[in-house]
Amino acid sequence: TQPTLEERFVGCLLGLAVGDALGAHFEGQPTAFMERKYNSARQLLHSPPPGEIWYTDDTQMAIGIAETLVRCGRIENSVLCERFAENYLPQRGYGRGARYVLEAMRAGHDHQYLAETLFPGGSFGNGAAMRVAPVGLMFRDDHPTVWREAHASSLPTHVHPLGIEGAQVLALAVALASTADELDRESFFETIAERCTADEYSGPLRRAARLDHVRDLGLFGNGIEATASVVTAIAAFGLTPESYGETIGNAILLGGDTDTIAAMAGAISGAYLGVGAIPSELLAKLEDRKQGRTYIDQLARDLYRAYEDS
Ligand code: F2R
Ligand code: MG
Ligand code: MG
Ligand code: MG
Repeated sequence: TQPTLEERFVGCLLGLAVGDALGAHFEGQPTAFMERKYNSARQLLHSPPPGEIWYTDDTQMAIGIAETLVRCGRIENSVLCERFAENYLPQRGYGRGARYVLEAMRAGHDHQYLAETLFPGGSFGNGAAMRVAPVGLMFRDDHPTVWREAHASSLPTHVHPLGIEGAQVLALAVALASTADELDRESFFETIAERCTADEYSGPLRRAARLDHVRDLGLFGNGIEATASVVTAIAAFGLTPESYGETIGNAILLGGDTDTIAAMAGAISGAYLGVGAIPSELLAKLEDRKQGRTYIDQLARDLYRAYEDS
């Protein structure tokens, strides 16, 4: 049976958090290490690290975006910055530039100037894409609005065109996944590719539509740059749309930026399959204090209510 739309909202946000938290155990590991340790996604899923799993900056910032949408119905820059700053916990493992920007935000300094000057042309890290999934849910019926609001949600930290477009691409993938009853892979990838302005995204997206073996997933990259991770995450979903576990497992087996690629892939997969598709043993391991599992579940339901009322 098809998941309800509310289950898809919850699946998206918890799918993001579980992918992030499981992937975080392996962030920065070389591909060869992962291949030596595990034979398959299934093996990784069946022998997860013991104890609780803790999410990182990816989920923490996605929470800030969802809270902003629940409160404002759209991306309101001042509210988004307030949520990012208030939720900021340095121990969640933020990117180098993101840390400076968020600490300036907290201190009431000119954080936008930093976001524009810390890196030449601004950051093209995957930090805008890793957190954008709630935008895809909220504006799922209207692709131009997904594109515009994803842009707005990037600006506090990522002004580089490739950092922004990575977020737009990921948000649209979530929007489409949350709408599809049976994924038409060709049109899923083509719908995203044709909205892109950068060949760095449209080319790999069209190649990902034809991907037929997990061994080629790594060709799309496993790095911290948006261009080396956003299409990888979407491709991981496209390979195994029927399985949340295999989707995040395959993303993590690549090594590199495992928390982020699994967070993005997990958000898309959860939006497509609904929360019921997340293995319950994994969900039960997700941290549950303060803004943990219960909070994220409720936040997703509040976002669904805000979407229904819009
Ligand atoms: N930061 C991490 N992981 C490493 C540390 C955590 C680890 N567990 C540990 O401590 O051992 N992960 C998180 O960061 C990524 C998202 O980063 P974001 O928000 O995009 O940050 P930033 O700093 O803006 O960009 C990341 C790096 O990319 C390079 N870069 C970006 N723009 C550049 C440009 N225009 N020119 C040159 N380089 C550029 C820089 O090295 C940035 O620091 C996620 O993985 C998240 O999980
Ligand atoms: Mg992270
Ligand atoms: Mg990461
Ligand atoms: Mg309505």
